[in-house]
Amino acid sequence: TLQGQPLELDAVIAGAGFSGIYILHRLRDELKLNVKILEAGPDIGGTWYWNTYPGARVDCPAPVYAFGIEEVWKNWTWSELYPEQKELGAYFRHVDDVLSVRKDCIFNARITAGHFNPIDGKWTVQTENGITVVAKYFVPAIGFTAQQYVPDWKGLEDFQGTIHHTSTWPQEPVDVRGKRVAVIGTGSTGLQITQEWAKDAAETFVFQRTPNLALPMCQQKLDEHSQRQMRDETADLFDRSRKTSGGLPYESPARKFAEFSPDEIAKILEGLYESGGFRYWAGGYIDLLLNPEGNRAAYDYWAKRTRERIHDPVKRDLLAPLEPPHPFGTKRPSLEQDYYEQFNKPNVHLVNTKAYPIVQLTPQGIMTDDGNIYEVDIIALATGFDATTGGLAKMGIRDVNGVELGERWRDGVLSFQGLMVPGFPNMFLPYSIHAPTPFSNGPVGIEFQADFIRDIIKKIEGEKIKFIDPRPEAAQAWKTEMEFIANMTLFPKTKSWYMGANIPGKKAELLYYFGGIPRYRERCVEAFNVFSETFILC
Ligand code: NA7
Repeated sequence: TLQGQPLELDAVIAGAGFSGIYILHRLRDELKLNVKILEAGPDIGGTWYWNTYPGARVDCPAPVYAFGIEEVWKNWTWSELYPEQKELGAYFRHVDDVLSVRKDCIFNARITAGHFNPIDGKWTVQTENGITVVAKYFVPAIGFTAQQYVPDWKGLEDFQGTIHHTSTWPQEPVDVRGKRVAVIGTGSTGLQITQEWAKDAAETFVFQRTPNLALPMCQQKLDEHSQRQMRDETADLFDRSRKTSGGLPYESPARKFAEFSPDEIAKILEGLYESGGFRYWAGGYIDLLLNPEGNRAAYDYWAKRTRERIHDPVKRDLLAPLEPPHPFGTKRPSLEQDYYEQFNKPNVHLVNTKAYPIVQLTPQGIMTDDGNIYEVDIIALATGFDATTGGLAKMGIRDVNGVELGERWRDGVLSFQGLMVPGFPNMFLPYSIHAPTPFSNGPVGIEFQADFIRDIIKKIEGEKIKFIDPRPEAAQAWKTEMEFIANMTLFPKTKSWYMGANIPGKKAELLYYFGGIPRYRERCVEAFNVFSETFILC
């Protein structure tokens, strides 16, 4: 059995989502290494396996929210421009048919310990259920949603109805017809659930602390004709996406806000808003996320359009206030279909938890600071994630001196270009901290990282290097560069999970790279070209 002798491999990957599968493919099929994925869940799909909450769908468009590998996309058709979670499940089954993923996955294997031995240059990784793997390379590919966040409200255990965090939603549907339901949180997840539940439940209570500056999705059902057209354009769409900052096939703006007249700005904003998706966030001018005035113009136009859709003046001021709650786009906007219209129904209520925070749960419902108790039957905790670092800190990964990764990062995250951490040799982190993901279309962002990791490993193998460890100076330089870029933007002004600022007690700091995919790629190539200046080689 797997619980007996340690399993000896070339590389061990944690997680069978997009990034784990990409890396498996690159290392196993291209470098011919002996590789396995340890997956905590019972199937592939990563975040798309776990997030089965009602209304879950992707908000990056088909066909580029997918593997850019031709053998995979050439025989796959999407039914909608923004597919739902179930369709992504079917897609992962297709990926398995083409790339044979499952045969190299060990499921229900949650990693609880990992350490590197510099003597033999190998990682030993252990799982909760007693599996031990020894491998030269270790690739925690766990994404940013591996650790859910639930506020420590009193009474959570006492609530007598049904309550689930959205990322551990039961696989079978929860029927809300005739029920009173509550959605806590209005990020992408809370918004998607609200859009579904408000159509079926008897009463819906949405607990909002910060409004989501949500953009129209402009969802499209794809008929045979548009599917054929999409397939013909797929190679080109991927190509274009790889060249943009956010990994989406939208034209990058070339001019600044100040170079346009107010009339031109109004036209640009209208055009982007009407065409839907993240085009509005990608911006009609290059300095949307840099220039407060240009940002405010985008906010005001968004607020005007959104306010027109909400009848009740109190709800209108809460959902789309005249004064921006934060600079537009510095928290991740979501894509909505008819979110705002739900609030025009008399049985859909908005609870302002900025004014009256939730203080506790009671057996019957949710109590806010003004003493109100909202009695409900079902609660969705759409309160988000201890993004990226929270999941990594839970894996028991230790550096060469035995210090845990979470401990090492307690006073600040340090990494070499978001891919390696000094003191953790031969450990690679795709789709992790300090990289353009998740502030970009994930699969496109990961593809390049997977290629880069493959190239590094190919070099290590080719030159018979035992292990590499990024130089602390290289990591420090990356931090300085990341901060320099972020400080030109409006992002640091907003408390968001991008800034590690959504979890009480977590160190607020820049967690991701805002320089975009093309610049990130260039920096990786440059670092590779001066390999021994970047890494300590053993
Ligand atoms: P998010 O975007 O982190 O949203 C979490 C929401 O929960 C957000 O509205 C929070 O309000 C709210 N929240 C968190 N704690 C509380 C407390 N204590 N009281 C009231 N409200 C609270 O998570 P999602 O799951 O929606 O999305 C995560 C990403 O996954 C998403 O961006 C996609 O990329 C996929 P706040 O804004 O902090 O005031």
